[in-house]
Amino acid sequence: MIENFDTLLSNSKTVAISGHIRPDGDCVGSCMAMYNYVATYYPQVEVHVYLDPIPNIFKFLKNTDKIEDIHTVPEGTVFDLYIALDCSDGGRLGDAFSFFEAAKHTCCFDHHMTNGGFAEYSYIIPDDSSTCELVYNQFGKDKITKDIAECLYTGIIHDTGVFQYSCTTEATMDAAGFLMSLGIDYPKICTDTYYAKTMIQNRMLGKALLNCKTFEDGKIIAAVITAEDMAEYGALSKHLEGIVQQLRDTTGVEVAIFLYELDDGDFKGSTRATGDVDLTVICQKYNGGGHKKAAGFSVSTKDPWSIIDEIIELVKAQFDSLGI
Ligand SMILES: [Mn+2]
Repeated sequence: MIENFDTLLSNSKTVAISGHIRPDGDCVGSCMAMYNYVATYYPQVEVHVYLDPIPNIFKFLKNTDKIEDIHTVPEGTVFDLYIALDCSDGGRLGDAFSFFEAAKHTCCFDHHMTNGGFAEYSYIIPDDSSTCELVYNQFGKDKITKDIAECLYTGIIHDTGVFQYSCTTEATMDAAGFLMSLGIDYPKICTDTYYAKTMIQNRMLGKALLNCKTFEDGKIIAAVITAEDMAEYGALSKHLEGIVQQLRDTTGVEVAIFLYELDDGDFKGSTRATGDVDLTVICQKYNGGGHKKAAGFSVSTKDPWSIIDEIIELVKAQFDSLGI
């Protein structure tokens, strides 16, 4: 916890809140939970939340209509307190970083292993499921309203894949259980923000699954979506989210590889592993990165399947050394 957090808030006239660029569920959830907390318990404070445009699925959260664009802040503005959420470093704040740096006091709540502590006061627990779980612990049960609970629950389910990832702990479930007890519509939050897919997303998923190929007795699976495929259905890159996970979830798969074409003819690659294959090593060969079981890269090529062939060779080498 940040012990003096409530003192910092009560001593501030102006408070700004931001999360990382291209906000996801945990980012939006933690920022809006923080905004609603400050607005509820510190009504004398002028509080602002600055985020990139958020996905429509999160707009039911209370006060998301108050989200402002950081570019509307006059240059030279100095906030009394700037709170960064779900950001592993200052760069992840995007254009908000200069205002963060200029603020009189700064706080950071985060759960990324790589966070080196760029704020004056930090609450960083890399083992926590989500920033929302950290914020839950910071606020304490007594201060969590139903509106705040909706924000925190949304963030927790998004960063845990609805409690399926290994980051989910007994403490995560206890927190989620308490949030449920406040009367939030948790089935609707899970369905509408996590499981629901648009028709375009479903068609692109169908296309990828129909055209995928398997290698090494089904241990490797790969699919490609071209710009032409996307144009056929009016799809954008955001409609392709989740495809690589669906490939990975195929029975018997150790490694899933998914490539899709960007507007400029380059390809974006995503990889997922179910076992011990280390994908960071593989994606680094294409100047990419990420986590051991989830990594990505961008590559310029006319022949995406030749890139997949190269990756398959790298995966096979790891299979050999791992005895897979
Ligand atoms: Mn997060």
